[in-house]
Amino acid sequence: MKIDILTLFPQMFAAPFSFGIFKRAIDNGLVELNVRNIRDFTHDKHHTADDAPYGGGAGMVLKPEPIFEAVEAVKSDEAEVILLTPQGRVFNQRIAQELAQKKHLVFICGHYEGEDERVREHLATDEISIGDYVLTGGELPAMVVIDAVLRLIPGVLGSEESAREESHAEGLLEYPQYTRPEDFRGWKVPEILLSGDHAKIARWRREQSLQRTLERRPELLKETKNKARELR
Ligand code: 4GO
Repeated sequence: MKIDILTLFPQMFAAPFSFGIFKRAIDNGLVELNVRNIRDFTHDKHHTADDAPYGGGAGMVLKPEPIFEAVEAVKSDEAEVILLTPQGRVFNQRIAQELAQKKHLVFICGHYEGEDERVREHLATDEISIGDYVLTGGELPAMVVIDAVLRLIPGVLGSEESAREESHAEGLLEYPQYTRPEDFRGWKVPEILLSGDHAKIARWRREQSLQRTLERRPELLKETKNKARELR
């Protein structure tokens, strides 16, 4: 997969992709990741990327020209051009799976009061929000989306990591996990996990997942009526 990130703050992306699983994915050629400074696509002496809003009001708005030029410089026929914005569709595991199928993702990270509306209308092919809150820029949301997507690409996680069933992978919260010691400050690991009866353990975990989802996130179960039925 190819990923292009367009931002006014490229340095922000140094850390997350320089370590661990994502560094390995990049080094192994599973992912090609490029970070580009939107300011490099300005042409005036002061490299102006923003301007005052028409109609007045506080703050600055990102100008359309450098963003259009930046996208045009990296774009391919298969590119999905994703604008990170509180107005976008709210990100979840299903959207992560959908994006993990794509060949090329381009992320536009806005700043200040946002970007000229024509970016949304005529450049972005998708708009994503990571939740109902406002941040100072689209950089952190882009990192969140990229993290969730990359770990779904075959080979990015080791086989051991990817084999694990986990929260949201099938619309359920995860079952509780324990490791040594068996007794920690008097708090004991559930007996069943020490039993060695793998069928029983699998059933217990499934129940825990369902119960937890019902208690904490009942709306997740509504999407999958079969799972709700399993609880009865
Ligand atoms: C995205 C972008 C929040 C999100 C953003 C989000 N805040 N909830 N801020 O995914 C325009 C200027 C958008 C800063 C950006």
